[in-house]
Amino acid sequence: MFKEFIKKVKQFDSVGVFSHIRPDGDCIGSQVALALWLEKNGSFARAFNDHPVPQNLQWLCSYFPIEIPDRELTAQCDAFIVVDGNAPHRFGSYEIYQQEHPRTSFMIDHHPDPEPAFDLSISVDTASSTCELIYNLFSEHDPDQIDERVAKALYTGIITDTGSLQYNSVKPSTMLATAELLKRGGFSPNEVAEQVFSNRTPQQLKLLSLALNSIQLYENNQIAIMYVTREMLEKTNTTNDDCEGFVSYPLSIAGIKAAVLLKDIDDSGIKMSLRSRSRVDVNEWAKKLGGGGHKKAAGASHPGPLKSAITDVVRIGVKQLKNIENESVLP
Ligand SMILES: [Mn+2]
Repeated sequence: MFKEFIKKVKQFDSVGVFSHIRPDGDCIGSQVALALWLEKNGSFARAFNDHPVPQNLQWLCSYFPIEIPDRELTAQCDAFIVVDGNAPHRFGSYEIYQQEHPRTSFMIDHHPDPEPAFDLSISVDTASSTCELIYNLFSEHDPDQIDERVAKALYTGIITDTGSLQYNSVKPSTMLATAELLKRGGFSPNEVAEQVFSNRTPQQLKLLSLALNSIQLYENNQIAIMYVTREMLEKTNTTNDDCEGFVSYPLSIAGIKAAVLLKDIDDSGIKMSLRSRSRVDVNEWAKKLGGGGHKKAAGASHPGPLKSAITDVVRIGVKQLKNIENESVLP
């Protein structure tokens, strides 16, 4: 899968690696592991993101720094690799630097419907995570280059993108990859999980409690809606980052087929995270609102106000549920 990628990337002395804006564990894990791979193989690497690294992932930056890109830093790179996203606009200022000074661009990602905007794309929408793909890069090229830092970075991305190996995207190959990473990295699953998941603040739990109180169920308790407002953040002294993982709570209600978290926290409209644990395809659902993502996890936005965003998102979801029900009664 990576033969051509390896050959072509090795032609560049200096490579900048971008991940999508508002980075998650798969972004940071992929960037750190890929930048280390580049350096192990004779290239100079830099890793960029417009936004700050979430607090629970900052320990990964001691393995390889993630910098806020600027003209000077990006000018040092003669090629770019983007990870965990498949359209230039997902990478923020990357788009501007490419417009000003186009250079060879590579993409490694697992989201559906990639844009043909890159010179070479490794796009596998059945992969659990971009980190699983980067694990494949190492194992195809030289598995002995997987050291503790690489292993922990890739392991972090796999577990954060799969709900700790619970999602439908997890295949036997995903489990084999994580086992190999544990073995080569010489660490226990608990060591990484502690840093990534057990770091909530009391303020976050207060915010969670308000958000849990907002849960409303629709269509015979098959769709759950949860929201976070600016007032809730102010009351608990929290920010957008503190909502990370909240949507998994309404999704865990027995019988729920899909859940949506709506965030009404700034003047740029309502941000929605859609999750499914059924045949409901939230990528299709989000597309109807101008967003997108995966079948089981997607995002969209709405001009607001909150009440009409809820009405619209529920209406589209109910319609899809009905279509699925009708399909299943066909002979
Ligand atoms: Mn991902």
